Amino acid sequence: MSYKNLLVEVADGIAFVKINRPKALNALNRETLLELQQALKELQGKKDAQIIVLTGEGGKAFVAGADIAEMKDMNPTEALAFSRLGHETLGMIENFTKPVIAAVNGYALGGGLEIALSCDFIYVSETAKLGVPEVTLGIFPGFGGTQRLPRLIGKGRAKELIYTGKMIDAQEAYNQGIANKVFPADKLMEEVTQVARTIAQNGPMAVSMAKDAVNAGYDMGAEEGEVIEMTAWGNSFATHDQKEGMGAFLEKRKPQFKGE
Ligand code: DAK
Repeated sequence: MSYKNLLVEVADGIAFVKINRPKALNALNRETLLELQQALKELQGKKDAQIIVLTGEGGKAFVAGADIAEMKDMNPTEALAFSRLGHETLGMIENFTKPVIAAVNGYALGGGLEIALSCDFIYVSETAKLGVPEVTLGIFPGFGGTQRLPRLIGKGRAKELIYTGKMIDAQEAYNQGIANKVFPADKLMEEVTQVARTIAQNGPMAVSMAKDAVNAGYDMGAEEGEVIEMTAWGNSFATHDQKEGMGAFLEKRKPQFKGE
C-alpha cells in the first residue's frame, strides 16, 4: 500500500496509518481524504491488521486542520463536495469494522481534532495542542465537530471551545474527557502500540460487534440500545471466535481467533 500523503505500515496485527504532509502540518486536503478512504478499504480485508492507529508524521502535528490553502478559493459547490468528502471519510473511520485509535502527537486543530473525534478513542502526547479554531477563519467546525464534540464532553464545554476557537493543552484535553490518556511525547507510540496489541489479541469479531453496539446504541434510549446489544450478543454465538474463545478457556489454552 503506497500513497502520496499517507504512510501505512502493518506490524503485529496493527496498521499504523500516518498522515504524511509534515510541511503543511499534515493538513487535510482532498487528496489525503481520498487516500484515507482508499487505505481503509484496503485494510478492511486484511486479516493481519486487526486495529488501526492513526497519527501524524513529523514531530509537530497530528493534523493542523483542513487545508486552508486548498479551501480558500472554493466556491459553494466545491465547498459542499469537500464537506461531503470529509463527512464520508470521518464516517468511514467512526463506523469502520475494526477499532481506530488516534495517537495525537502534536497539533490537532479544526478538521484535525474532528478526525481524532471520529476515532474510537484518543491518546495524546504531553506536547499536543487541541482545538477547533474554525471561527477565527470565518467558518465553523464542519466535519462533525458540532456533533461529536458535544456528545463527548457536553454542550457547554464544546460550545466554549467552538466559540472561542482557543487551543487547549494535553492535560486540559484529558480533564475535559477528550483524551483518554496523556503520555510523554517520546513514549506515545510505544504506549499506544501496547494498548493496540492487547486489543488485537482479543476476538476480532467480538471487538467489532462491541464497537457497532456502542455506536448504534449511543444516540438511542437505554432500552432500545439494550435491544441492539442483546441481538448482537446473541449473534456473536454464531461466530467461530466465540466457540474458540470459550473452548480455549475450558481447555486452559490460548485462543486462536480467526475473526470469523
Ligand atoms: N492548512 C494548510 N496549511 C497549514 C495549515 C492548515 N490547516 N496549518 C499549518 N499549515 C502550514 C502553514 O501555512 C505553514 O506553511 P508554509 O508557510 O511553511 O508553507 C506550515 O504549515 C507550518 O505552519 P506555521 O508556520 O504556521 O507553524 P507554526 O508553528 O508557526 O504554527 C499552528 C502552528 C498550528 C499554530 C499554525 O500553523 C496554525 O494556526 N495553523 C492553522 C490551524 C487552523 O486554523 N486549523 C483549522 C483549519 S480550518 C468543512 C469542514 C471542516 C473544515 C473545513 C471545511 N466543510 C464542511 C466544507 C475544517 C476546517 C479547518 O480545519
